[in-house]
Amino acid sequence: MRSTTKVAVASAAAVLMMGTAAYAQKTVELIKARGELVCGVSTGLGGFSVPDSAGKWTGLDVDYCKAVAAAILGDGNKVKFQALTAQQRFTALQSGEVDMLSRNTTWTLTRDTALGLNFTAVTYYDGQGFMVPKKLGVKSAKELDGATVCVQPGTTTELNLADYFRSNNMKFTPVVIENLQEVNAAFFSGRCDVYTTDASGLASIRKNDAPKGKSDDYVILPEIISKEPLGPVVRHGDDQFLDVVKWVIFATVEAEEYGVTSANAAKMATDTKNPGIKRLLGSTPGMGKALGLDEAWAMNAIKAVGNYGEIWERNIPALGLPRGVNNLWSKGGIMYAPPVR
Ligand SMILES: N[C@@H](CCC(=O)N[C@@H](CS)C(=O)NCC(=O)O)C(=O)O
Repeated sequence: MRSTTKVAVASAAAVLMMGTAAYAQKTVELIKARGELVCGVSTGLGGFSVPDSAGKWTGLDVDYCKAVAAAILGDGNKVKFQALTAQQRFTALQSGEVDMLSRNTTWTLTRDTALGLNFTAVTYYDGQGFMVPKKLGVKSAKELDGATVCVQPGTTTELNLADYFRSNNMKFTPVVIENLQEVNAAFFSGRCDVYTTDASGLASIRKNDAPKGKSDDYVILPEIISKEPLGPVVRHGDDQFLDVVKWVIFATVEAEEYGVTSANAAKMATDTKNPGIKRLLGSTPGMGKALGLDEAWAMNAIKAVGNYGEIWERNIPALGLPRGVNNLWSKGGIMYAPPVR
């Protein structure tokens, strides 16, 4: 009798603990109750996430925050953007300060496991590069022995930099600065010979942050020294929210494959005979229910920000970057969404 009671008490406690954990991890419910998504973005990287003078954020990473808000709340404007340095971003997500990160963050094994986080899907396949002042006459990264290199801490950039120089038997002096404006200022004032980060970041910083009219004084070297698959991140322990963010990303890619755009989505939903498009847009119900969302989840996301190609065109070509591997798999790239069914 006694031991039965003990077992009963123990299992009640276990249920209670599980209940608490489950409650604490219901991010979708939390976002609905709050009426907005809190999205962690970078402090200001043109093309990815940057605020204008009125505090309005734009960029590819910003668009994925909006898409998730639209899928959950029916309104892509219901987002609070939280600017985070590379160093701050994982703690902010782990502690619940933000619901998700959409912040040029590279998917790696340790981040996806030991940090207690889950990567969702890749929104931009990138790689690390080097930028130097043209006047140095450097043509290849292999000529950088002895260089002073500007880099931000808490990044894969810092680690790859050390690997690359070591494996090429070269020496370097790192200038490690957390604040983006400060590291940019250090590089453009000549405190470092080299700036290293994701190639997309280099293109953005060269275009948007070089002293006025001086972008052409800087060159990006041809070597890409790493793989940097960038995409949104959520916390471990909430499968539904992981699924939601992941499938919102896939929905934008699938929409591009089908030619569904922000402009034609509503009309497509009623006019199309394509069963895949009907499932995606909710005119055949089921996908929304499976995610625990309204059947208009993908429709709302696409209406808010468009398909992947539209998101790309709005944000990236201005940086002078080609679509490259980020093209659809059917057009020579590696952007591929599993089927929405
Ligand atoms: N993808 C790399 C680098 C990400 C990163 O934070 N890059 C810097 C340099 S482009 C950045 O975005 N800084 C923006 C900021 O600090 O707000 C990573 O995940 O570690």
